[in-house]
Amino acid sequence: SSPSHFRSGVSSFSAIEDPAAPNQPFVIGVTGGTASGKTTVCDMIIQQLHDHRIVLVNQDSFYRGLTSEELDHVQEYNFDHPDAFDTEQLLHCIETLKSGHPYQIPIYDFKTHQRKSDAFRQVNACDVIILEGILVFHDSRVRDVMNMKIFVDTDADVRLARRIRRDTVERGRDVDSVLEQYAKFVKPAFDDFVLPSKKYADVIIPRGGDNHVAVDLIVQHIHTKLGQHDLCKIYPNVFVIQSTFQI
Ligand code: UZR
Ligand code: MG
Repeated sequence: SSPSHFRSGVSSFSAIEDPAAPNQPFVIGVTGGTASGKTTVCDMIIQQLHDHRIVLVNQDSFYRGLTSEELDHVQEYNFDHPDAFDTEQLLHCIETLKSGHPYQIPIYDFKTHQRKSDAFRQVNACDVIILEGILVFHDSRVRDVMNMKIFVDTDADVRLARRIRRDTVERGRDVDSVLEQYAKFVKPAFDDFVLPSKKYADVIIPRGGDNHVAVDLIVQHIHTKLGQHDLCKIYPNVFVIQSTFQI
C-alpha cells in the first residue's frame, strides 16, 4: 500500500506509544428525535457487523435517577433536557471502553425513573462502540469522541405515533399523559436541542430503519475503517516510521 494509505492510521499513535493499550475502538454516534428509529438503525448496523465486537451504549442508561422531591412533581420534570443526563459519567464510560477496560453501565427504569441500585450491565473491550440517544450530539466533548456521526431523520407525525404506542405498551403510560408530555417537553426540546445538533452529522438517514440502502452504505464505511485499524495491529512499526517522515 502507498504511504498515504498508512497515514490514515494516525489515530493509533497513542496505542503504539503505550504497548499495553489496545487499538482504540471506532465510535459511532447515532441521534435523532424520540422514536425516530435510532435503536432500529443501531440494531441493523450491529447485525451487519457480526464479525466484530460491538458495544451499544444508550444515553438513556445515563438518565439521573430522580430525587424524592422531583418524583413528587414528576409531571414537571423535563426528561428531554440535556441536564436530565449524567454526561460526565457517560464520558467516563466511553473513555474507559476506549482505553480497553470494561465498564458497568447503570440500568435505568422508565417506570420508576430510578436507577437500579443492585444491578449493572457489564460491557467489555470492543472494536466498535455505538452511542445512541436523543442528545448525544449536544455536548461537544461527547461529539469529539465520535469517529462517525449519524442523524436519523423521521417525520414528526410518524415519531409521535410510535411514541404513543411505545410509551403505553412498554413504559406503562396512558395516552393523555404521553400527549401532554410531548407538547410540554418533548417537542420544544426537539426544536431547541435535537434539531440544531443535526448540523454535526456526517450522515443523515431519512426514514430511519426503513432505509436499508443508507444502513448498507454506513456498514461498508465502518468495514473499511476497521480494516485500517486491523492494519495498525499487523504493521505497528510502519506508523512509527511514517511519523518520523512527517516531522
Ligand atoms: P428515545 N423518558 C421518559 O418518558 N421517562 C423517563 O423516565 C426518562 C425518559 C423519555 C424522554 C425522552 N422524555 O423523550 C425519551 N420524555 O424518553 C427518549 N418525556 O427516549 O430516544 O428512545 O425516544
Ligand atoms: Mg430508542
